[in-house]
Amino acid sequence: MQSFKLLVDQHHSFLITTHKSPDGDAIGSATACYFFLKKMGKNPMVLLPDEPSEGLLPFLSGVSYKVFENCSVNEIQEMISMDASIHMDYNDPSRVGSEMSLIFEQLKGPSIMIDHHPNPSTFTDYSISKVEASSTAELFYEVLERNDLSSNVDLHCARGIYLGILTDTGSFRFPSVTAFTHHVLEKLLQLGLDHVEIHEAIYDDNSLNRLQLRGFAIAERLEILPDMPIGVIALSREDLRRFNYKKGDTEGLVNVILSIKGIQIALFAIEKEDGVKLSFRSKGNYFVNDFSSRNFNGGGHKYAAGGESKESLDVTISRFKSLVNELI
Ligand SMILES: [Mn+2]
Repeated sequence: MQSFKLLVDQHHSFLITTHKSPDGDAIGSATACYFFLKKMGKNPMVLLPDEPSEGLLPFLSGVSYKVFENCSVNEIQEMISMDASIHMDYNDPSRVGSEMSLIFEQLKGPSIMIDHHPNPSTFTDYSISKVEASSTAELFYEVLERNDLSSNVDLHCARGIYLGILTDTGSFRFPSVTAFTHHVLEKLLQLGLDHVEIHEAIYDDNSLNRLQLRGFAIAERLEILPDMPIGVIALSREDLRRFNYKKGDTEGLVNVILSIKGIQIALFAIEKEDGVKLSFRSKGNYFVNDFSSRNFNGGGHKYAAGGESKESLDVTISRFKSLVNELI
């Protein structure tokens, strides 16, 4: 934890990165770190592998950030030349995509990872890894507090931390939530944080198309496997076109499956141009990360993991069904 303070004390310009398809914790922890460094009089810059979903854009307001996909060679050169770099909410360079992962061979200054995913690989000079942390945002606050730096958390920084905790804990309900999680929330609210505004921005942000796509997914595409605590939603590209799909429209749908009484394992599958993207969720004694890494080139947490398949949607779902005995 002390390595973070040393890094901050000894350097001025900082590159902050997070993972591909950034979620609330990725954006939350990266922006919290950005505003913290600003408050310290430093010169930070956030680099995202790809565009975040529209719903997360308000949280990037006031943040100096670039999207790797849209960067020129010069811009990338400038960023890898910054004094030091901080890599948040991911545990392996592959999580930023193969092209952006090349920056790790070229970074000029020392690097640090701050993350809560299991089995981190060694790709930075320093790592702060805590699998029990509910979110990277919560872990970031712990790092600040343990280094006596939490007085530099202003309202902008607090907003990022709250966003990360909120979205990675399913609104403070997952088993990962601890007394410390609520301690952090207490500190953020004491600063005068408008938490209602954040909940509304995240949860009351539906477009008609999105809501109808979700209704369709539940009514027409949800399948409960016979005599098993398993539910699956699979959406084809045709389904997505019909509802004018935009990135983020299906976020959280996998948790809707898990909300069905008796369902303990949920799979959400979505057909993309380059293959099928999978989201697994589970409860109780069912764990999805190893299953996904063995069979679907994925990984993540015990109860929440991602995966992918280069096969068609139908073949992917059939293969999943043929493998479910491994899960139960
Ligand atoms: Mn996270």
